[in-house]
Amino acid sequence: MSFILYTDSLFTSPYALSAFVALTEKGVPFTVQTVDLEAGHQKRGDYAGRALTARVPALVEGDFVLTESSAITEYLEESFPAPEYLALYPADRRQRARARQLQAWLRSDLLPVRVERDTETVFFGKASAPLSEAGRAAADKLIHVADQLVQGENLFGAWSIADVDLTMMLNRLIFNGDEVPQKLKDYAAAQWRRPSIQQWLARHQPG
Ligand SMILES: N[C@@H](CCC(=O)N[C@@H](CS)C(=O)NCC(=O)O)C(=O)O
Repeated sequence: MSFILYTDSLFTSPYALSAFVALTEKGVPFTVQTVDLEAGHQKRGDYAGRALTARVPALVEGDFVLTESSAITEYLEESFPAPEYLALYPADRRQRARARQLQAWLRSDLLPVRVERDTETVFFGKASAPLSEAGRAAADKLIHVADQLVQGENLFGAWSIADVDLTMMLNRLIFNGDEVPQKLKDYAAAQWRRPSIQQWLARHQPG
């Protein structure tokens, strides 16, 4: 069955990015439909009536509708398991737990970075003011965690969806010229070149 992925119409949602990359990496057929968040269309009955949280992303498979990006990526991983399909999560149980730990943390902490470095600054180069004290403290916390985790090309040996989520968060700082160690800049730049991410970025091109 073909999937529908609902994303924001500007393609700036880091959570929709994660779900988009997961579907793309699994190589399963899907179409994208957009929701105009600025116009509040996520709250309209036709969307909110089906998508539990009235947020993007939402994955639709027939009459099954799922929101929350990490629930979506885990659902796809179970539905299309390795080795037939590319793994989104590490094979090792503890590494897999660590990948989920990172996903949960990136979605629940670092609010000042998410607010002061919103993803429009990453995707559209929107100008931003210097980080506040709270913003800098959150950035330092992110860098401290990332510095411990990044030891090579990927976080957990092979590529995983956690690499996408961490890269997105690091790029909030890097694309804004905030201070980030070169090791993390190199890691994020290499991750950003991944074809599935490039396919998402291509959605920003007119035509
Ligand atoms: N924890 C959710 C966050 C989803 C989320 O915050 N989506 C934003 C776009 S980035 C949204 O739909 N905002 C519109 C709203 O909340 O009304 C996930 O991981 O999917």
